[in-house]
Amino acid sequence: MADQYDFDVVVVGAGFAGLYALYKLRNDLNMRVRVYETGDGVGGTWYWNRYPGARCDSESYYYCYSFSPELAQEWKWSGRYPEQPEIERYLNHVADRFDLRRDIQLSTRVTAATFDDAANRWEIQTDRNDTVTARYLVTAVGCLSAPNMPDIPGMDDFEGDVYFTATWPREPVNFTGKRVGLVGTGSSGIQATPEIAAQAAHLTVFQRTPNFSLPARHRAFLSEDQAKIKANYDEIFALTRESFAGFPFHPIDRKTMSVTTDERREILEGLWAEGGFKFLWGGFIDLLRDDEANEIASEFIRSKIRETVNDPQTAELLCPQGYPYGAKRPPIDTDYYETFNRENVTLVDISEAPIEVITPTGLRTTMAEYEFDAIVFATGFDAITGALLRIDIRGTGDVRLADAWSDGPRTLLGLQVTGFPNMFTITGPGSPSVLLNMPVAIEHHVDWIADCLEYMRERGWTRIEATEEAQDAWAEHVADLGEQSLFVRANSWYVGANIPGKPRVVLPYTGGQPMYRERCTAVKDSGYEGFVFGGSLDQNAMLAAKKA
Ligand code: N01
Repeated sequence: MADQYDFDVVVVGAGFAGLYALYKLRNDLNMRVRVYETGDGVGGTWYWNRYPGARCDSESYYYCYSFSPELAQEWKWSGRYPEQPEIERYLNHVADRFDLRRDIQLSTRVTAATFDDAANRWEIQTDRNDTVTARYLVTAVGCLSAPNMPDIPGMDDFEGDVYFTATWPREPVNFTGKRVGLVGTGSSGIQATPEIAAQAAHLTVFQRTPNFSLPARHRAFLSEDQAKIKANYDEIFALTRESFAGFPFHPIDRKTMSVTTDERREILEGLWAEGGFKFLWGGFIDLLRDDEANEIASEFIRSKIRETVNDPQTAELLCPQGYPYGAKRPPIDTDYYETFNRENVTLVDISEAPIEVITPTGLRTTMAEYEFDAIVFATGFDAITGALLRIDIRGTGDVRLADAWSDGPRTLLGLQVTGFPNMFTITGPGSPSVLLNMPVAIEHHVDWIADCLEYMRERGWTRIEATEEAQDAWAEHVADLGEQSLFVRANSWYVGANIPGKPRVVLPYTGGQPMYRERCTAVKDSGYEGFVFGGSLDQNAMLAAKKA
C-alpha cells in the first residue's frame, strides 16, 4: 500500500499553475501528487485579489487553459475581461471537472522543504504540522502573490480600517460615506480607484510614480462573439504559443517612423480605440526597441491623459515622465483618468513628499496631514522570487535558496536551480513568466516538466539537477538580454526595485516567447543538455528496504 505521507510530487499552490500541474502529472503520468494551498479555496492570485474592480487585463478567451478543447468549448466567458469572481468560478469549475480536489489540501501553507541528498527526495513541512516526502517538488507559487506590505512607521496605530488589495477580505467592503486614502497607482490601485470613488464620501489617491494606463474597453460578449471564439479556438491558441508575449496577435510589420505622421496618428488612434494590450503587443514593431518610437507612443498616451482630465495640474501629475512606456508593467483601466474629474477625488503626489507616518486618524506626508476612515494599500508584490523565498527551501548541503540567491536569482531556463535537485519552478525567475500571457507560460512549463519526468521514468532515474556551468550560461544570457532591455530604465517590480534591499536584476527572461521555447525544446531534444541525471529505482528500493 502506498505510504500516505509519501508522494511522487508535491505541488505548492493551487492557482492556474498548480491546478494544471496536478492534472497533468496525475492524469497523464499517473503520479501520486499532493497539492498544498494556503487559501481556503483554489485560485491562487485569483482567490486573494478580490479588491473592488479586480479584473483580468488580458482577454478572457485566451487568459485560460488550452489543454482541454472540451473545456474551452464548454466554458462561456461573459465578456472581454473577466472580473475576479468569474475567473475564480472558472478555476473552481476546472477543479471539479477534472476531479482535482481530492489531491488538494487547502488552508495549508508550505513552510519548509529540505532535500535529502541520500534518498533523492524532498521533505516538506506545512503550518499544519504535516511532514511529507516527495520525489519531486514543483513550485506553483505565482509570480505576483507575495504581498508587499510597506514598512511605514505607525502602521499598527491607525484606528480606522486597513485593507491590502492583495489580501482583500471575502466579505464585501462598503465605503459608503467614508473618507478613504489609497496608496499605490499600479494595476491594482488603478482598477480599484474608480470603484472606490463611486462609493466613498471622498477618495484621496497617493501617487509615487504615474503609470501609462490604457483603456480596457470592456464589453459583454454577444452570442456571436462566443460562437466566433469557439469556432477559432485552435488558431487562437496556436497564435498564443507563437507570438512574442503569448497574445493571439503579432505587432504590425511596420516601424513607427516608416509611415507618415497622419498614418501614424491613425494607427495609434485605432489601437487606442480598440483598447487593451493591442497597443503594447500589437502596435508598431519597434515600440519597445527604439527610443524615438517609444517616445511617440508615450506622448500619444500623455495627450490622451491631458484630453481626459479637466484640471491641467492634475493631468500633468498623472502624466508619466522620465521612463519609457512599457518599462513598468502598463495597467489597463476602465475610467481611471475620468475618475479624477469627480468632485470627491483628490490626487496627491508623494514623489517629493513621501508618506512619513501612519497616524491614529490617517497619515502624514512630509508636507501635510490627512484624515481617513479607511486606508487601502495597493502596494504590489515582492514579485517573482518573493513567494519562493518565503518558504525555507534547502537544497544539497543544507544550502538555503535565500542564500543561493542573495545576489539575485540564478536558474536554468527558470525551471531549475543548481544545488536544488528534483525541484522545478513553474514560471520561475529567468523564464518569460510575467512578460507572457500567464496561462500560456504556465502550460508550457508544466508540459516541459511532465516530458522531463516521463523521460526520467523511462530510464529509471530518480534525480535531476541543473549543472552549474549550464546555469551560469543561462543566467548570463538572461542578464545580458535584460541589461539591453528597456526594463532597466524604470524602478519597478520587474527589477525588484519596489522592495527595499532586493538585488536589482531584471527578473524575467526578456528575449520573448519564440526564442525561449526554441531553447527549451532544444534542451529537451538533446536529452536535457545542461542537466545531470542520477539515482535509480533499484537504489531507492534498497534504501526503502533498509529504512523498513
Ligand atoms: O503593484 P505595483 P500592483 N509608498 O507594484 C506604490 C499584476 N496585476 O498590485 O511605482 C508609496 O504595480 C508603487 O509606487 P512606485 C500586474 O502584472 C494584474 O498594482 O513603486 N507608494 C506603485 O504605484 C501588475 O503590474 C492585474 O513608485 C508605494 C504601487 O504602490 C502587478 O500585478 C491586476 C509604496 C504598486 O504598484 C502588480 O500590480 C492587478 C510606498 N511605500 C495586478 N510601495 C490584472 O490583470 C509601493 N508603492 C487585472
